[in-house]
Amino acid sequence: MLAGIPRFESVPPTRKPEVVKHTATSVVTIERFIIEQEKLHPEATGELSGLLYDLALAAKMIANKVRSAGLADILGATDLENVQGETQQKLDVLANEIIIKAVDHGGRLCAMASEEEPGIIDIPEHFRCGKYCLLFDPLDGSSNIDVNVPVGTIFSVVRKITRSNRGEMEDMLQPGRRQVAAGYVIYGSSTMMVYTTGQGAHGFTLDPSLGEFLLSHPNIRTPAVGRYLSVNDSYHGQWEPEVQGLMRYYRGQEGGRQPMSTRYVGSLVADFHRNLLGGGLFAYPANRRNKNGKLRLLYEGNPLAFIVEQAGGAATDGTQRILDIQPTELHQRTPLFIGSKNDVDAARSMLGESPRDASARTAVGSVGA
Ligand code: AFP
Repeated sequence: MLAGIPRFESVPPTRKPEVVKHTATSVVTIERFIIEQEKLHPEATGELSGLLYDLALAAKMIANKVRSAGLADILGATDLENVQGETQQKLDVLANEIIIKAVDHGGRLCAMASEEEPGIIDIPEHFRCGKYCLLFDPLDGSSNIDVNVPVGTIFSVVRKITRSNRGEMEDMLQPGRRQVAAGYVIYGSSTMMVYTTGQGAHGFTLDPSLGEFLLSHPNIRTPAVGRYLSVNDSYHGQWEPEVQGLMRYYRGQEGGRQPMSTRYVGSLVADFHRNLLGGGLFAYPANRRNKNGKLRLLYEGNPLAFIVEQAGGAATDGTQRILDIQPTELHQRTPLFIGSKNDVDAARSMLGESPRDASARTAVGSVGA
C-alpha cells in the first residue's frame, strides 16, 4: 500500500501549499511529484525536472535489463577495465550507455562524468547544452550482479559555474553542498528510486504493471541512532587503531553503546538503503592498502551524503563533512562514514582528534545510544 501524504514546506506566500493526496484511485507518479515540487520554485525553467524524468526513464530501462540478466547474454565480465582498473561487467557498460543516451539530447546538461569513463563526457555537438552537469555511477555493486544481489545507480547534479558553453572540469569539481539534486535507484526485490532536490528525500517504487514510479516513501527520515553496522570486517587488521576503536564502540565493546547488528551486502546502494530506512551506519574507512578508502567522492559519497542529510542523517570522511570536501579530481576516493546522525557524530569525535589523544576515546561514550 502506498503510504502517507507529502506536505511541501517553503511555498511562495501568494500560493496555498500544494498537497499531493493518495486515495484508493489516485496515485502519485514521480512525474506528478516532480511537477508539484517545481511549482515551489517560480524561477524554475523545468530543466531540472526534465532531467529527473529522463533519469527515471533510464532507471526503468536498466531495471528491465537487470531483471532479465540471467536470460539474456548480459551477465558476466567484459574484457575491458574501467578507469579504476576494475573489470567492467557487461551490465555496467550497458547501464552507462543507457544513461548517457537518455540524457545527452535534452538540452539540460552541459557535461557528464561517469565512474566508468576516464574523463568528462561531452554533450554531442549537434545537441544544445544546458546549465547542469550530471555525475553518475551507472551500476554500483556490479560484481554482485551474477549472484542476484541488489545493485544500484547513483547520480548527482550540479549547476554549471563557468561561463563556457560546454561544461569544464571546474564545473564538475564542486563540493557536494552545491548539488541541486541527487538520487539513487536500487534494483532489488522491487525497483526504487530515491531522490532529493533539497526539500526532503522521497522514495518511489516502480509498479511493474504500470511501468511507473509511484510515491511510496515521502519525506524519508532516518533514525538518529542506528541498528545496523555495515562494514567489511576483513579489513580490520589494516585499519588505523582509532578506526578499530570506533568499530569496538559500534559493537558495544567500548563506550557503553547498545551493540549494533552487522549487515553488509557489499553493494553500497543496498547497504545504504537499508540503513536509511531502518537506521544504521555504513563505513568504508581508509586502510593501509587504500589510503582514501575505495568509494568515489563524486559518484557515491556526495549524492548519498546529500540524501542522508535531507533525511536527518549525516556523512563524514572522519575529519570533515563529506559535502564540504573540495574535490580535486573526477575519480577521487574518500573514506566514508554515513548514516544515522549520532553514529556519524561518534566517528567524527573519534577520528577527528589526534589518534593518540586518550581523551578522544572517553568523549565517545557520551555520543550515540
Ligand atoms: P563493485 O562495483 O566492484 O562491486 O564494488 C562495489 C563497491 O564499490 C560498493 O558498492 C561496495 O560497498 C564496496 O565496493 C564493497 O567493497 P569491498 O568488497 O571492499 O567490501
